[in-house]
Amino acid sequence: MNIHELSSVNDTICAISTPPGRGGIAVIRVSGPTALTIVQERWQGKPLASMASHTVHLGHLTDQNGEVLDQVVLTVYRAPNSFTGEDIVELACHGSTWIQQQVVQTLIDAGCRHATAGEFTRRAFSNGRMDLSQAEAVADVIEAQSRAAHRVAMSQMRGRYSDEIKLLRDKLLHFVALIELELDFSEEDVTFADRSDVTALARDIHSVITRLADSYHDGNAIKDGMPVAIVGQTNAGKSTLLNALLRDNRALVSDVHGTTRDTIEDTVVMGGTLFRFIDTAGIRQSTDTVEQMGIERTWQAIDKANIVLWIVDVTSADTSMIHDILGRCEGKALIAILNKIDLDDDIAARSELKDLLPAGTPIVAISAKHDSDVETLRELIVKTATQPEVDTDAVIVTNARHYQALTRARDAIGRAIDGLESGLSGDLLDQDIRECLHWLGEITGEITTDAILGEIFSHFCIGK
Ligand SMILES: Nc1nc2c(ncn2[C@@H]2O[C@H](COP(=O)(O)OP(=O)(O)O)[C@@H](O)[C@H]2O)c(=O)[nH]1
Ligand SMILES: [Mg+2]
Repeated sequence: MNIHELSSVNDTICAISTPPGRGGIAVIRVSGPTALTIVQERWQGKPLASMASHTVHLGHLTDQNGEVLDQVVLTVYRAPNSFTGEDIVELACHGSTWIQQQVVQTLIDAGCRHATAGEFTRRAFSNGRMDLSQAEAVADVIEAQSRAAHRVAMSQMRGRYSDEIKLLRDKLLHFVALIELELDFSEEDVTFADRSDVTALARDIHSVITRLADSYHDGNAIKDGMPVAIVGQTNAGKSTLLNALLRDNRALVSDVHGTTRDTIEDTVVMGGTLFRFIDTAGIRQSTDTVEQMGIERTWQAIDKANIVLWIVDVTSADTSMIHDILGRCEGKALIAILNKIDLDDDIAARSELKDLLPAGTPIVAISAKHDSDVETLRELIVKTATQPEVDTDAVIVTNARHYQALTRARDAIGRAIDGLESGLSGDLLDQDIRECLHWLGEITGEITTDAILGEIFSHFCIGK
């Protein structure tokens, strides 16, 4: 059975909600109309039927044959005041993998179905406990790796973002009402909607949507890591530097020129900010088509990056590509790195570089291989990363799906504005506004399909 078919099913589900493996305790969650009666069948303790919502009880859980599996702490939440909006029983047991599996097994024997990925959250959405963007934020909160990512996800989960979208939808509905009223009376040639008022309203909506869509650039960096491209000639030590920054042997290092042909990337948190380092193919003239494709990706990596680390081998100090690189780096922070200073001193190369680079460009001398002064570089990267200060009220778009919906909503309202200015008829305006409403509704889930929901919730973990 797939999740689409489950949306209308109202059975009782269970799953382990704590991470897989052994732990001090584990939590097994049961949700659905028969949650209390099913657990009761395996419960030794105060009867569940007499328990008030939001209360905690100690007792024993048994298997099918009445043998005690574990002493557990049980929490009851009664519908509709629970995460899913249904009756929920949460069982905290000892975290041995065997006990966890046995508890799930005994619950399934007693009539539960094992939950699919994200099914608890999906039920919360279906039962109106949260809208779709809030449900998505639940996953983001779980995955947040930095303070900024956590704050943005938290604000979204608590509904700040939904409120903003709802406000926009209300304004648009007001707009539609005015236009449609006019259409109804079109025979009589009356205009209820003052065109200049309506245009001002449309412009206002357009600017809010644009602000939200534009915040995605920061939002993406916050959620997926601020992109930092490592570029330079082949053999300069880019892959070695990536490994040093990640403190991991992520990329293949070799003295054969052109070893890295594709971009390799990985994230690491430094100074509270999540960074995504992208190791690239070395830039050189090459006749090898695979290598050429890699080099093309290097340019794309630079385009996407907020920070570019340009790395030069101090022993060869080949700076022939610098003009191409500088041409691509406009609006980005550039840090020049002289690598392999264990082999040569950096004085001559440093002054040569200084003449080539825009004034004020930082130059750091390191040995990536021997991890010397990589820490200085780390500190410089953290300082360079001007992450916007995210407060808990910030509305920043971090989700690609929302970004896409917002750009479409923006195009639609943009067409409506053009139409207003060129005196387009009401019914055509109406179409554009309706389309804008549609895209905003997709964000909060007012308008959605099972396919969209299935796609979103399949990325959740089981038990959430
Ligand atoms: N002596 C020395 N060798 C290094 C240093 N960094 C990298 N190398 C060596 O330079 C060669 C090329 O390194 P690699 O990271 O694959 O360069 P890439 O082509 O820019 O990715 C390898 O043999 C590395 O061990 C360094 O700081 N000092
Ligand atoms: Mg490499």
